[in-house]
Amino acid sequence: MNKQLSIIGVPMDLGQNRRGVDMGPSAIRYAGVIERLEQLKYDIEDLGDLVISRPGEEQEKKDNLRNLEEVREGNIKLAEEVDKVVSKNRFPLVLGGDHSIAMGTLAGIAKHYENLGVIWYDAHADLNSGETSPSGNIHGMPLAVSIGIGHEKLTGIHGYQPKIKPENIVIIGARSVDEGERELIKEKGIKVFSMHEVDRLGMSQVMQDSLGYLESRNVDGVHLSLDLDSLDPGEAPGVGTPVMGGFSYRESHLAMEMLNESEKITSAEFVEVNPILDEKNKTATMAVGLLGSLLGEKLK
Ligand code: EXY
Ligand code: MN
Ligand code: MN
Ligand code: MN
Repeated sequence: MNKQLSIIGVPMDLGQNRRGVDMGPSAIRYAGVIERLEQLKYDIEDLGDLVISRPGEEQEKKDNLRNLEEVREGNIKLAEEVDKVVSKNRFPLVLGGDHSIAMGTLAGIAKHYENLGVIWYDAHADLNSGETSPSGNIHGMPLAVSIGIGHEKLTGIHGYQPKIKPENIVIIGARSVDEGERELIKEKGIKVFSMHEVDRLGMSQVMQDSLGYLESRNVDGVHLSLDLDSLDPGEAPGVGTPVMGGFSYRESHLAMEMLNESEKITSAEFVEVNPILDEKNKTATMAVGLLGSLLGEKLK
């Protein structure tokens, strides 16, 4: 694991319509992320939080894309920051914010790789576009945008597209997938370990298979995009789009430990923590616990 790590907070809540997820970076900081990573002997550069401009008057939702301009603008800034971090050979750790920020994170990272792999740890597939989305919320679209599907104001962020190949993606934990997303998964042959498979195989096998799959694709880096709504809302209630039947903290902890042992992860983002909907900052505390395991915390 690259011990030079840069943290970028992204107080973005415009990719969906429940306020509060913009406080995610503060909640994760309050839960002690810096101290935790310092204990693991990381050289940390904290770049603070980006400034995300608020929309003025309530806007008309054009093309079924809520807050398109502001979401685009925030992601352009994020892509530039992340790009600089990777250029300095540092590990980018992005703290959200809603999941629309994955568009900017991936835009900044992927240009440094020939064949980037992505692990999408989420209750959702985030493969909608304005045409298929039931909500018009861009946080349900970043994975589609990153493979070049969606509005050009989003797919073109940071000046190139697509950012990643559909066959280099593994989605883990999906249990709420819309019709249009299902079709795209089939059409593009995207690898998905739904909750059904995780229950049948167990997390250990799923992680082993996921890493084996990415290795067979000859990826030259792996980005982890972890949406806290992958966890069961009984344990992690501080998220905007909870879906029952999620992961336990314990099995996610195992997943993170296995990713650490693989030494394959080259960047990460933790998103969708909403402290307003949380109980005593529990969800942010879990995010920090999972990050600790991902970055090498061990008992022995
Ligand atoms: N699939 C639904 C939609 O597109 O509106 C819900 C998306 C929730 C996305 C969350 C962040 O992962
Ligand atoms: Mn998501
Ligand atoms: Mn989700
Ligand atoms: Mn553990």
